[in-house]
Amino acid sequence: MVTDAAAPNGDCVTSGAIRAARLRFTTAEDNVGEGPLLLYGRRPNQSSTDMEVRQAFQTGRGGPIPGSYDEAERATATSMYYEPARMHRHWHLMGFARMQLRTPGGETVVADRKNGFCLGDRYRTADADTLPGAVRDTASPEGQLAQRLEKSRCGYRDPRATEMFEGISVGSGDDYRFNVDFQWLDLTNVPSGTYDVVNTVNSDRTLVESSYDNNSSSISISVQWPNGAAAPPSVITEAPAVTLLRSCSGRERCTAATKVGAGSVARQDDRGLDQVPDAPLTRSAVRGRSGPIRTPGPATGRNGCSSVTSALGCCCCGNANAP
Ligand SMILES: [Ca+2]
Ligand SMILES: [Zn+2]
Repeated sequence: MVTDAAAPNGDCVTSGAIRAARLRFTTAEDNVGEGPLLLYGRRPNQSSTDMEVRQAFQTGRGGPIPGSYDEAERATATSMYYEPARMHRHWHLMGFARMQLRTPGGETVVADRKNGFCLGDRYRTADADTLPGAVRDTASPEGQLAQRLEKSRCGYRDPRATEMFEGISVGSGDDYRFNVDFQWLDLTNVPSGTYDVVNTVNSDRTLVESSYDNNSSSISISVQWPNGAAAPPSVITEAPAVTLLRSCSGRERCTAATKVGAGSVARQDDRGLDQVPDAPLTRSAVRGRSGPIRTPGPATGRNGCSSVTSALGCCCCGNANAP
């Protein structure tokens, strides 16, 4: 719960003038495609705030990879901008992933605030060894790129940059922990009930991929306001109880036909990710096209600001450093 409903992050409070209750959770995106996801940004000069973005493609495994905006093949509808907020101070790619709270029928109840991303190779995916396109040779073009993407901080403290690159290698993923700015959905006006939390990557398909069938993952949760209330109170004094019912990697719908009682909380690792897909991921075999990304899951209900699953404690989001 926070006292400033507009704050991108906001200190968690349990008393005082509470203005909003937020569900915080970790999300992640993996590249399980045929080639690296690689995006170059450029602006004509420092007086333009936004960079235009092109997508670059590797020509076959081990083949050359475009090294600049000029060499990148394809214009996109997205952009990059410099985010000066203290927890960022780097260049953000806009609209890469979206988070929504939906009814079991698929109707969106709450959408996230429009948000930006600093993509990079932040971890190796659990199934990297089984991916044909995963980086294995550090001397290869994709191996060289991976070394840059591991270190990339998206132009940290470089608001004057006129060129930028972001991306994710095959077999790597990029995650956003629950304590990052805007990494929440607002529950303030959400009635008690069962909902899906859905994380979708590349929802407008502005990036070319080999498969668009694996771009959403979801969890099913129950939201219950105190004292069995069906609706949120006009003045919030206590967070709703949020219980994780089910985790559905690679799927857009999750709410189970059979409800699970409170307390049946799925096991979660520290990052809150469900890394093992429940269903096989569909991948096309388009060689030489960058194919990336799936969402391995909005993480399981790990949160800071709503009082959630008993296993996780409540109201502890703090202001840890964020990517
Ligand atoms: Ca995909
Ligand atoms: Zn950032």
